[in-house]
Amino acid sequence: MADIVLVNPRFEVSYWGLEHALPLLGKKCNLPTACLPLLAALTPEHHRLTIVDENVEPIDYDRLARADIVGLTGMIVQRHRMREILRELRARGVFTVVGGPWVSVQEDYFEGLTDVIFVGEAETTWPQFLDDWAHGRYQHRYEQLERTDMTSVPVPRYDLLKTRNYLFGSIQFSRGCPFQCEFCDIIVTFGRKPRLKTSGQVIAELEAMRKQHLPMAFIVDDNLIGNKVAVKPLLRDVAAWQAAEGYPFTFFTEASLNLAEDDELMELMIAANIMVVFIGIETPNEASLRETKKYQNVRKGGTLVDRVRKVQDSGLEVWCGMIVGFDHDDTAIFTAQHEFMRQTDIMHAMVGMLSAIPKTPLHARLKSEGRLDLDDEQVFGTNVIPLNMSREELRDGYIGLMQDLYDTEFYFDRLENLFLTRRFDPARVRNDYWRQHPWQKWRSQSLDALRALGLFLRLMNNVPDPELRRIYRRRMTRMIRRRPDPNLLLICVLKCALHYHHYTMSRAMVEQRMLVNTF
Ligand code: B12
Ligand code: SF4
Repeated sequence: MADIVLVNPRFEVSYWGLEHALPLLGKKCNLPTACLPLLAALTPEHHRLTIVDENVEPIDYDRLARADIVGLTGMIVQRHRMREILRELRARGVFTVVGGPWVSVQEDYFEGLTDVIFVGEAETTWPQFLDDWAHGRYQHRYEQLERTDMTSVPVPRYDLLKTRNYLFGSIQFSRGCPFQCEFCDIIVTFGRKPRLKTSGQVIAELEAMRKQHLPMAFIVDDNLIGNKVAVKPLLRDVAAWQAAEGYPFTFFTEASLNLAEDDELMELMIAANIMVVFIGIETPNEASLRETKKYQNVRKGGTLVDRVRKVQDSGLEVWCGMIVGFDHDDTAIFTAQHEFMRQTDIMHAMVGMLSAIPKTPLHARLKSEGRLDLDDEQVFGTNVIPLNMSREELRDGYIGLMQDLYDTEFYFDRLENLFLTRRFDPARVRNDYWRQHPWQKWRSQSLDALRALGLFLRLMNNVPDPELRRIYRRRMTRMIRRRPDPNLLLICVLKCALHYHHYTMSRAMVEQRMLVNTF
């Protein structure tokens, strides 16, 4: 029997981290990293397993020092913190292993600091390692030869998480994506053939997550619609389960823009109660889309703007990922990005500077062209040396764009265009359900109204800037007057909290000329 502790290191402040909004929402972290409860489920029962997420609780090094094995996960933005933790553990003589997205692409990064590394997926290598370890013959590097058969993945041990600290739960339906974007390491690590779980597995995971009282969940797939044909029956089954259970979950997910070409798929996503879809749009500059081989976004069946609006009109809110600094971008790109957000009314855009992740085709190309900054501390926020602008122009244009997108008036104008002018309806499926279940409707609406009120009071008590508070009140009043629906009111108050996060983050970037978590 081994005493095993799995650790998720602290994140720095980031767009996705929601650090400025979380205290308003009474939470400590956006969502639990999906790999740790999964690795726990893959661990034979005779071992003792503990999960420590530094984003919700401090690391107790004395406790870790007593463990037989400490496992660390982490992505690129956690790499410095991972090193600090590993140094601390090495000084105490702890046996450590490291896996996850960063070490999978930069295998030598923790050289001399850890005993074992895991490259890529670990559904077979993790149990194999535990067996090797028990027999005193473990290897220093494990890499799965075959990709994981997703139909054999067990239900994650959600019960080991301190779930009350998280805003969302995390659940995975599939892995892999069929596309070939030049900058993407997902397809390097997980492949281009999407692999899905069965409906039975997914529903068993939903049942398990429901016991942990997490009503909102992020479907953490690389691209939920990577295999459109295979995902449809799965969504149909999830939709049927949701309807039978009274819609216990609201989902957020990630998908590619070719979603807009499939009405049936959008309908099924809505029926499953997916409310938000994050789409990697990257850029309105078509030459840059071609450069980066993001052909699925290049004009077909309508412009980018038309396609985004089509997804929104179906009832799915679109959040997006955008990139500046492609070889075909010059300083005009910042205005073009602004204009794109205005035309689509997308409120939540995660903008980053093009970065080259090791093992990707982009990394190889830029290295051969001598355009990679190899320093681990990225003073310009990216390791890519741009072609058609200086590094300063890229950094300053990027910071300016962030500030611009989260300018209070521009942000709320997008909200009002979407919800008041275009009458965006995020609750179509529940409205249909409520017509047959009036008692549930009354209950849900009362709860939404109470939640909205509680959050509103927190905003008014905790946002220090009186001008910001005044704008929030004004915009909420307009919303109530024109669409007096408790669910929309709750969404509006949540949008204020999210605005507060993005606005605070972008202001900090401007003031300190500091780049938050792009590379
Ligand atoms: C869902 C997701 C998110 C979610 C949730 C993130 C979270 N906190 O968990 C959100 C949307 C919030 C997010 C945010 C970000 N993300 Co993200 N995200 C993903 C995505 C699509 C899926 C991750 C996931 O849950 N997978 C499911 C689990 C089960 O898979 P896994 O973690 O890989 O674990 C398996 C193996 O790696 C291994 N393993 C993992 N850890 C360990 C540890 C040990 C000890 C062992 C033995 C094995 C092992 O075993 C697991 C089972 O096979 C990945 C893409 C991908 N496929 O990796 C990107 C990805 C991880 N994200 C990435 C990035 C850059 C970010 C951001 C930094 C973006 C930004 N600039 O702000 C932010 C981080 C901010 C934050 N505070 O969270 C990059 C990381 C690049 C890298 N190679 O390090 C990825 C790879 C996508 C990409 N290329 O852009 N992300
Ligand atoms: S669509 Fe997304 S996941 Fe698929 S290859 Fe492109 S960036 Fe990667």
